[in-house]
Amino acid sequence: MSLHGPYDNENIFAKILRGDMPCVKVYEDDIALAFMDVFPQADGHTLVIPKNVTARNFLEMPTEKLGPYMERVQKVAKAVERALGPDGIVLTQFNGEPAGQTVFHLHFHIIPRRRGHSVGT
Ligand code: DGP
Repeated sequence: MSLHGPYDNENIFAKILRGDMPCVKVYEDDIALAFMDVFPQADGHTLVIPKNVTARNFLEMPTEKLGPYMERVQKVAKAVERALGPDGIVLTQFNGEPAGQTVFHLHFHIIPRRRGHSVGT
């Protein structure tokens, strides 16, 4: 159940996709939506979620949709790099509650890092 189970249409990211919850949008097309994380681990912490899927996590993402979605993740990561000029960028993605996932619609975190700043700041 922690890795697989019914997709909950009331999860926060489904609400954001429907426009039922606000977000600070940074990119959108027919494949993906990117917006600022409400609990940022660093300035510029951005989330990228796929549209038109009911994938709770990476393992549930239909393989044929993975390529286009990951292209958007890379596109947004490059935009974050251009906009903020970080020294590094962390990409993270959690699958299942025991792994640290709290919102059950597939998402990648894009977290800019600066030299000398410890992780978590
Ligand atoms: P994860 O642990 O990978 O499931 O992280 C979920 C992330 O979603 C977490 O960093 C906080 C963020 N988050 C939770 N609720 C909201 C929300 O309502 N709006 C936005 N923008 N981000 C949210």
